[in-house]
Amino acid sequence: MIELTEPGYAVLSINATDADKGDNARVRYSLAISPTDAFYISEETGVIYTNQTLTFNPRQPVLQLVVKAEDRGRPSLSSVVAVRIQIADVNNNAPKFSQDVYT
Ligand SMILES: [Ca+2]
Ligand SMILES: [Ca+2]
Repeated sequence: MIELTEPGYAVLSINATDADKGDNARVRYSLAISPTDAFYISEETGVIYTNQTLTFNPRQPVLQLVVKAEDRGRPSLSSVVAVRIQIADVNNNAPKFSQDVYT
């Protein structure tokens, strides 16, 4: 995704299937690990959205999340997957001089 995208952007969709039936196969998604609170995931659909405007950081152009899929069985079973979101730069900064005046 590109930086400065409006909040509410659907970044990508995660999907897990479960070979059981009924509640034992009903999958609920959550973010197990996120380096920022700028993302959230729909528990039902697995779609990851932004809730903030992200800016490009050259030291961290890729943000790695961990998504957990958990069924509703008792006891419930879960799996995790790594999700990497690459932030693309937009040209939104003009060059800056390091001094106001050079003599
Ligand atoms: Ca299951
Ligand atoms: Ca930029």
